[in-house]
This record gives sequence, C-alpha cells and structure tokens, in this order.
Amino acid sequence: MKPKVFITRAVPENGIEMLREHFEVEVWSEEHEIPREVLLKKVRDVDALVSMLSERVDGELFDAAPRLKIVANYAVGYDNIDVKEATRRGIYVTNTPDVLTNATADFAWTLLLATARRLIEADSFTRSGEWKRKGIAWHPRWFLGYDAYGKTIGIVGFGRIGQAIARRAKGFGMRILYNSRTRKPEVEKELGAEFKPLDELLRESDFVVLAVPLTRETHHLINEGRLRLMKPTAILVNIARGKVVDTEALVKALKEGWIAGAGLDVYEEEPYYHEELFSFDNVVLAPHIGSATHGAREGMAELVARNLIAFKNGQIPPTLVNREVVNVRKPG
Ligand code: 8YV
Repeated sequence: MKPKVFITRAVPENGIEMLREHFEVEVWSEEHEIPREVLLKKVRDVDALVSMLSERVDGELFDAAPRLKIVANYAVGYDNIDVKEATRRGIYVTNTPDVLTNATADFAWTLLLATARRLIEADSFTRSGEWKRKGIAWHPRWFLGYDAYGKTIGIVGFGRIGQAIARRAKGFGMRILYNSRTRKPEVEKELGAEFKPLDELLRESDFVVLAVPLTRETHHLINEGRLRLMKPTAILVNIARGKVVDTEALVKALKEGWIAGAGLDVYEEEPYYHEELFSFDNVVLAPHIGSATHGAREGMAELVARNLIAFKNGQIPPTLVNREVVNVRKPG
C-alpha cells in the first residue's frame, strides 16, 4: 500500500504527477480554502501533508493526524507551522527555498518601480478615457515620480531573496544598504553592499524593501517610530509578511506624508486587509503574488514532491527545515 498524502490546494500538476508514483494523493481542488474542520478530518489517516501559508499547522492539527510524519509547506516561509511542536513529535517540515527567489525579487522590483513611477495611476488614467477627455497629449508636470537609477536602496533581511533584490539594484547603479541578523562579508564584497543598523538604513534609503521572515523579533519591526525615520521622498516595499509592518502606523505615515508611497504584496490579515490603504494613489497593492510565475510555482511543486519522495525512500529531504528532527525519528 502506498502512503497517503493530502494536498490542501491544487498546486501545479507536475508536482502532483511526481507524487502519484509514490503516494496515494488527494488534492483539495476547490478554489476556496479548505475549512479548518474539513482539514482536521482529511488529515486523520494521512502520512504526509502539503500545506499552504494560509493553514495553521499546529498541535491541534498534529493531534488530528496520528499517522502524519512529514509536512511539506508550499512556500519558502513557514511561519504558519509550529516547527518546534512538529520536531517534538518527530514530524519533518520542509519548505521551498531557491526556486522562488528570482520570481520574488523580480516582483519586489515590479512594486518598487510601479510605485516610484505611478504606473497604476497612469494605467487607469489612460484606460478610463481620462487622458482622451483632457484632450491634451501630455503635460510636463503629469505623473511625476521618483528616480530609481543611482539612488539608495535599503534591504531589510539579506537572505536569498534580499540578496537577489540587491543583485538587481546593482544594475540600477544604486548604493546598496542592508540589515540582517548576521553580516554577510562575501556578499558585501560581491555587491558592494554596506551593512547598516536598521534605523540608519531607514534614514538613508530612498527605497526600503522588506525581505525578512516573520518571527517574534520582526513582528511590527516597521512601526510608527521607524516610519518617522524614513525620508519624505522614500518608498516602502513589502514582499515579506504583512505583520512585519504596523499597518495602522503605515496608514498614518501615508496620510501625513512621512513617506512618499508604498508597494505592498502582503498584509497583516489576508485577504481582509486595511481598506484604508485603498484611498491612497501613492500605494500599489498586490494580492500576495510574489512567487506567482509559471516557473516558480512549478519549481515549488517539484521541490515539494522531491522532499516527500526522498523522505519516503528513507533519505533526508533536500530542504528540511527542522534538522534536529532526525534525532527523534529516522526518515521513511
Ligand atoms: C507563497 C510566500 O509561496 O513562499 C512564501 O513564503 O510568501 C509565497 O510565495 C505563496 O503564497 C504560496 O503559499
């Protein structure tokens, strides 16, 4: 008998096909998220679970899944999973690093440039017929934005994605500042990036891009005090997690002009985010699509499958998050 895996969303078919060779696969294929009580029932007899950021994978779920041995999160972040509890119970946890790095870094830049150059406002001006109604071809003061080339970018969180954002900044002739838990001397040399304490980075940057994981330390890292440090001409970009920013404070900052704009892909509550953000022309909003390219999402599906198959074959999964779990239970 093949072991059972439950996949909580219809991830790309390539990963599902790989899994079918080794597992009995069930996929939640509805568009809406799986209700919690249904999920708790579905996991009753599964050996493996493929989870999404929108699901809490915690003690309650583990209690409901006595056979569960591995959780493969379809995301690089795993703040939805109680990893400590999983490890205690001998449950392996994997994520999907690398395969989405470039897509997410590209999207940080998409938000940065779209906000700086007011692309969404310009698009709706053109598309709505407003341009035609004005009856003039152009005006020297229309849609003035901010230069990116040659400016200073401050990247908060300098892991794979933060560094990929910095690599792109090099092509824009930018001064690159970064803040992270540990210094990265090799990348400093490669990219000419300068490590800065967070407050200094915020004071000096024209673009502040958040690329940190959500942890107790990064929750509301960007609060009122820190937003007040930013230049009034600076733009904040968040492709990390909504809870890294205090949204109330951000709304205040935008209302009172402490910063020039924001490009956001993530929110404190998804999808029920602050509608107050809708009222600002200088804010570009996306529905958490940083990794949404065909290539990245297929890469994630493949990596999820590779992790589960390796585990089933008694090997350490390639992108295991909780390495200590091997002391509690051997793979397989
Ligand atoms: C998710 C993300 O992959 O990987 C992450 O941590 O935030 C996203 O790219 C996506 O929302 C699917 O869960």
